[in-house]
Amino acid sequence: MNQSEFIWQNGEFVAWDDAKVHVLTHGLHYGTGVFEGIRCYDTERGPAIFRNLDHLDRLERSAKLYYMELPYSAQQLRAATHELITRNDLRSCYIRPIAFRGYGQMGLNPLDSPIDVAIAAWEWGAYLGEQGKVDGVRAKVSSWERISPRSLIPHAKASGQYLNSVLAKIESLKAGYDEAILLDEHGHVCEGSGENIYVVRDGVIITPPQTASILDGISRRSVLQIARDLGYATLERDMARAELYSADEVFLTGTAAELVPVREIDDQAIGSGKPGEITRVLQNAFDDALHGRSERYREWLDVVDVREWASA
Ligand code: PPE
Repeated sequence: MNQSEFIWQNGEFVAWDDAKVHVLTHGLHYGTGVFEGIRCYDTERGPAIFRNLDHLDRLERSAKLYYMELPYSAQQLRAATHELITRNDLRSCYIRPIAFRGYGQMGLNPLDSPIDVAIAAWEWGAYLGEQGKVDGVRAKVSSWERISPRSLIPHAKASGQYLNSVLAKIESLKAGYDEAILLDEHGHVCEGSGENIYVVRDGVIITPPQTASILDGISRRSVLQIARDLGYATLERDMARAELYSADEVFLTGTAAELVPVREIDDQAIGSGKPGEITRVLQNAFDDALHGRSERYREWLDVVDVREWASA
């Protein structure tokens, strides 16, 4: 990976190689951590973090769901991130804040373990490949069911929960696909291993609702708003597996992936087998919003004042 100079760890800036944890860290053994994935873009106004406070708000909510009280406020984490980007001299990067139960006690009761917080930022290219963004990716419906709200908390972005995504991802890669699509126990479509999913049919954009076992994606909220602003009909409702194969278009969204067309699922071509027209329009509009080229969505950008932090 593209290393940067510093990582922020528990209130201090440490050299990348010095950001370490003990092997008996609670979160390492039991997955007791929550995290975020955020992107910063090189815009005309400087490095700008996309919906930073919305991500930090989700981090706090994920923490609460696992009985963790973060020792830093969203504003403190925001300031730390701005300073980190400045110190690392980054223009566009991926940002990974993580809060986890640290070293102290072993055993399943985490309540006496400290809560460690770190933020890393580094340059990270196209998650599903540059070609994937252009030509679309090939996906496989996973044999692994998406985690159920009866066992875990699909709405939390918690470390341990990602074992589910990891199994699905490995299965899809070993079978020669780029990405996995997970269904729930009723066979309803949930999401990709790290992205929300949408089908387009007869001009309507359909995506599973927030009550499905999905992460409440921030890219999802943004793309749905952009779609409505552009005058498209959107529908949030349960989705049957068959709707994937008979869709005119399918695409995925996520912070790391951004907006990626899906051109084939389980060896069935989607539409013409090429990225669809509505997918293209939304991909371009979302890209404009991310990169600060869109006046309308300016308020989504948290611009890093490099001069302010350089003098801090
Ligand atoms: N579902 C899942 C399971 C998920 O992990 C993500 C983000 C999304 C949906 C989309 O959410 P949002 O980024 O808020 O639009 N996945 C993150 C982790 C990727 C990783 O490999 O790590 C991300 O995109 O940053």
